[in-house]
Amino acid sequence: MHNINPQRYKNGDILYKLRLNNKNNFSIGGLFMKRSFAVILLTSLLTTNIIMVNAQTRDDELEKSYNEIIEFFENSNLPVNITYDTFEDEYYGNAYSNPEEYLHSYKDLISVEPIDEEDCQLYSSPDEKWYYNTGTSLPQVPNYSRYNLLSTVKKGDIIYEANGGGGFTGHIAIVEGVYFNTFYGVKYIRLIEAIQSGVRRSVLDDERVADKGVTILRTNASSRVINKAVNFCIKQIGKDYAYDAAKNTSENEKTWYCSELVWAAYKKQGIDLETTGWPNEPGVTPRDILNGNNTSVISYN
Ligand SMILES: [Ca+2]
Ligand SMILES: [Ca+2]
Repeated sequence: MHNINPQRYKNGDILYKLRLNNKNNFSIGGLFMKRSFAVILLTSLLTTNIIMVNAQTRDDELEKSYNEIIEFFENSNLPVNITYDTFEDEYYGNAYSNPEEYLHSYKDLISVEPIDEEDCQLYSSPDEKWYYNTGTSLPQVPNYSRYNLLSTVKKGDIIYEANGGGGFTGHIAIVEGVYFNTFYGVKYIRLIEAIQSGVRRSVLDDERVADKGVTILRTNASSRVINKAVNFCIKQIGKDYAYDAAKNTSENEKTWYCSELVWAAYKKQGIDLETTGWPNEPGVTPRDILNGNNTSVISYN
């Protein structure tokens, strides 16, 4: 046994050699191990190299995509403020197969055709319509003759609009509540929403429903939770708008985009409005909320 030729050793022999309590054999075993180790080391170095080269290529592609998307939004005059870190986190946090696909998901955010060419205000500034940024007053009497909104819509409801504002497709607002205006002596539905001018109070009425292609979504949250979600949004009124593709839930967040604000308000209360399915767009988009599992669609006439 002690004279076994080391050349004949195979991988499985190592343990056997180590068991022999003999200095000479152990060193023979040691030689053998070094050789295997070298092979393993070489193989793993090569593999690591391939992985590193792949990762490098992907990072380069990702950075190229990032630059492209920023330029794309800037050329479209859209208020974006996406950091590379957010861009990278979203890529690795979701099931995108490559940076190219990821890039397209950003471009899709502004590429859907308006649902009604005539009425649609898709590319107009959200602040041009009377129902935007009204504060707590009413610039005119809202119309509720057609859709029965006053008896349908409730505090905390999530308003999805297929025709978004300021160039983005889709928009999300939250219902602050149904209020009474003493000047006109009428009830009206007030929203809180992040639009281009910032986080604002606005009005929902039939005209807006017709302009924007509204879907009403509702969670099954208790009124206590709904109050907290709405209060979260009230505290954000006055802050600036920016599409940062991020998902922030802090009350100290400096800028909001429409769906991020409403998502955060509910997420803080343990209700996640974002879809877990596919497609899942960068950040939390209006369509991510429309496709979410934690709301149901409320029908109106
Ligand atoms: Ca934000
Ligand atoms: Ca998303």
